[in-house]
Amino acid sequence: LGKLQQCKALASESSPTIFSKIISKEIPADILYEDDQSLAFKDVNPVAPTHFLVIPKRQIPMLSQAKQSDSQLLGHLLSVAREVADKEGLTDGYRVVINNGKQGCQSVYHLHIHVLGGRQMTWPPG
Ligand code: DGP
Repeated sequence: LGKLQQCKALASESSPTIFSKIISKEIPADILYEDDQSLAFKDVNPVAPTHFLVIPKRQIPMLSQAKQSDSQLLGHLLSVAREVADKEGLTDGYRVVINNGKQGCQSVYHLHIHVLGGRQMTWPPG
């Protein structure tokens, strides 16, 4: 087992995050997919051979702050996750994770879906 990640809550739960700068291309990222509502890019700190994030371009800080009116967008993000997982060749399965808030171990307060693949996962997660 690798080194376990420490989970800390950030103070900035509503201000723009580093992901806003990735969306605006102010800072580089390895982008795998983009459309008018969403962006998928490789995680800078991968915990699996394939590890990418799918984010909405509009900043929703966390899943628990999404509204009923965000349902279409949330569904779209899952569709993008599936499409990119397919493109990345994850034919033997993969894991989809949303960390929400402090106990969910969220560190960047711009909603994101983790897609992890390329190795056997275990259950339960830590
Ligand atoms: P979470 O703990 O669920 O909030 O995950 C945040 C993820 O974002 C974490 O796996 C590392 C990744 N990340 C943080 N900063 C950057 C960045 O500047 N670029 C990229 N590509 N990923 C980042």
